[in-house]
Amino acid sequence: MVRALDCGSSGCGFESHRSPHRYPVRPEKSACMSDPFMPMNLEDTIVAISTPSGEGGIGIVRLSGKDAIGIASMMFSPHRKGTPTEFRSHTMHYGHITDPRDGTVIDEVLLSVMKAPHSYTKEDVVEINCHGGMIPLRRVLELAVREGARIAGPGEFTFRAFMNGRIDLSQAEATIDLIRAKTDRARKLAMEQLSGALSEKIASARTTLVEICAHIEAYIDFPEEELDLHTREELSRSADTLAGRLRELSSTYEEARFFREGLSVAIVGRPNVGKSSLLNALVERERAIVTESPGTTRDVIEEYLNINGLPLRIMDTAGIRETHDLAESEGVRRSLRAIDGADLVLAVFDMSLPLKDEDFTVIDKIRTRKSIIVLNKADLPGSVDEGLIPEGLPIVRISARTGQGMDSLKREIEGLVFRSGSSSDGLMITNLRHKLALDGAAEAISRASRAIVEGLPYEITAFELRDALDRLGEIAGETTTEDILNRIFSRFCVGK
Ligand SMILES: Nc1nc2c(ncn2[C@@H]2O[C@H](COP(=O)(O)OP(=O)(O)OP(=O)(O)O)[C@@H](O)[C@H]2O)c(=O)[nH]1
Ligand SMILES: [Mg+2]
Repeated sequence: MVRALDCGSSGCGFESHRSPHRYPVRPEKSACMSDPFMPMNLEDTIVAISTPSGEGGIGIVRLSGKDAIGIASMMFSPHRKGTPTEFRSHTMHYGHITDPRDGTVIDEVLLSVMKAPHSYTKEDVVEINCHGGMIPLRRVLELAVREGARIAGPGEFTFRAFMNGRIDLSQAEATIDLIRAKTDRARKLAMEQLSGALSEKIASARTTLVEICAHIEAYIDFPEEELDLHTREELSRSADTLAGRLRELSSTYEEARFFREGLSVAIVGRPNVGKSSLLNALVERERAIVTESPGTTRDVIEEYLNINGLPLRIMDTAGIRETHDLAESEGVRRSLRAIDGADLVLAVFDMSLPLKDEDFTVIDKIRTRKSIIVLNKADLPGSVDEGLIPEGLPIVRISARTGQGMDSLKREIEGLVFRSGSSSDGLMITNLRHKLALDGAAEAISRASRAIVEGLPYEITAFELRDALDRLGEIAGETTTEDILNRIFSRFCVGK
């Protein structure tokens, strides 16, 4: 958790703790499942089915709020003696959910009680493990509503965890990333953020920033004093170092994005060099048609592949050449579009033949793109003049027919993604909102540093530093608008 920071200066006012009152609460409008998320009444008790709809072994109805245990007591008939109000925290009990009006038994359940503040939301929480069918779950949910609970909006349990200070906003976002993780790498990144690694880093940056600010503010408070040159240089240096650290962290976003969303890879080249054969070799099945006549592939063919947890969307494309065939020329147009839209281009050449004009057209198109030169047909005699290939691009020799060099190609693809940078401690930024906040903070700190060096009025420096603090505060949710909260929590599912 980010703690309240005391800047030590009179007029600074940078308390960074979160106040539940900072966000407008709108109790007049109750949320239902189809409502977009909105900061809601935090006083009432909420309920939701927390497991996905459909049939399953278990389905969970979750209650949170000050009446959660009382409501559960109205509905629960334990096998042994006692009621949920008497149960010890973090214990699980076997029994039945029964309609208190007429004694109808609705389901056979296991009920657990987690008392405030040691729960997901820091409120009293009851989880009822029902049989995993929609009818028993709905009946239990309806009963809880009848006994006084309100149906939770999307992400409302997590919103309460945030508002009650158990997690900060970046951790709340990590929760949804974890639920949506498509690969093990994405899971690890989300777990790291959920454990507070990013929050700690931001908190430490804020502390440094507040220290610099305290210095500056002191000189605003005592205008007769002047910062000496040595102190000015020192302050500016620590501001620059901090801006550098934030930029380094921000630069990990691209790499992390690939792990989260996947990397789109376009296979391009002139006709007949073996692009479709390469696609087939990568996905290890006969996905695309391969023939010995040039111009076989006409449309973009997509496949998905996973290289050590790095998800790839691979596109095989039509061979690039001048053609009067209508379908083929549309195919070529799509190939060029694929080059533009791809994160990475595999430019394939037939290494058993000299380069042709069409190959140079391809080289021209990929010059400005992140690419790997793939020299295919290494199993055949003859050799391409590699001197004609522009320098600086990685070259891999393969045979899509025999599989030779395929491992090197995969390593090269992975390496190219990794090379784009990760921060020194391995922490990565996975969220565009965080990246923009970091960039904004780094810019403001650099402006502050320049203002210090140039001897501009201290108020200007203080203004920039305050701006940077606000930007960093957005990440943990300390200076976040209701609008942004709405956007973040509306991505959640109901029941989380
Ligand atoms: N010897 C050898 N032949 C290959 C290799 N890769 C592909 N070929 C052959 O080259 C010919 C063209 O292969 P494709 O994979 O269809 O080539 P392409 O680049 O997709 O061609 P278009 O779709 O027409 O643009 C086929 O006869 C393949 O069997 C290889 O590594 N070695
Ligand atoms: Mg093809």
